[in-house]
Amino acid sequence: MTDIITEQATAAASGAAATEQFRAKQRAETADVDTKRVDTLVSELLTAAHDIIRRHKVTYAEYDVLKSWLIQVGEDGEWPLFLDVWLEHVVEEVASENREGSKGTIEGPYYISDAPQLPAEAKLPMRENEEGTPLLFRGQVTNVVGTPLAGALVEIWHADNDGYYSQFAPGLPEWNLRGAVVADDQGNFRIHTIEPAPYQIPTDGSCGRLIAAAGWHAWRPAHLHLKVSAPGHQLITTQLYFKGDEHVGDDIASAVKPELILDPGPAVNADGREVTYDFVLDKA
Ligand code: MBD
Ligand code: FE
Repeated sequence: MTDIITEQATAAASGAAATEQFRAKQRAETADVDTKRVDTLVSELLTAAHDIIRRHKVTYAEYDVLKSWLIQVGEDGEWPLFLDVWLEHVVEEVASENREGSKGTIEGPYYISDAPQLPAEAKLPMRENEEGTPLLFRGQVTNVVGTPLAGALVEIWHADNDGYYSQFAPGLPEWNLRGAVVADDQGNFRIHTIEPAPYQIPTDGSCGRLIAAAGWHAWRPAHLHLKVSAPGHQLITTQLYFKGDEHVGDDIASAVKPELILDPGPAVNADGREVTYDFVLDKA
């Protein structure tokens, strides 16, 4: 992992790390997509593109810009970023259509499995003087009828106060602000961390070039990423946001849902803020 991280937080370095991380996952190899399905999906995608070209009379100059941009996306390793920012939210919407429990949202490109396991009350791995407002994030994991799920696993990862993720930007300890918290016998957890900063997707690569060319902005609201799981239950991949964040209404990745916005209050007997959020898991 570390060998591909260069000195600077560049689009190409985080793109390469995200590509390597994706390749290491099982999910990429498991889909069994038959010929008929590939035919249908790819044909319809191409037909939609043909219609756009005709409707807008796309020129050869524009076609060449597209070709050079697509080549750059590959060279930058930004396919994971591009797909997770602009397509994943609809895949997640379809995947969670019939779920009763807590809302999920997109995973994004920066999850790493097998983070250090931590007890039900734990401080996430962080630097000695980690910048940012201290945050106590606590809650309970239950099933859909409210029965506590003892020993549920709450995996959490988030950016630091500068908007950087460990293992995708240089100079951060390997597991900074990442952990796998094991809930207690009542499904409760108490995670001590810091509030992440709003996150700007890399602006110096192909995705940044697209954003600038289209006159968009590159921001995601500050967010905590989570995967919550328990034996016999469906894993939830989600994110939680913060009320008042100027980007909750215009996330570049379209991944905010009203149920996912936290409103922390002042911490009791401690610095910073605290908030309670409970997770409800569907049966597998
Ligand atoms: C992120 O941190 C993120 O969560 C998504 C979805 C895309 C890019 C960076
Ligand atoms: Fe993120």
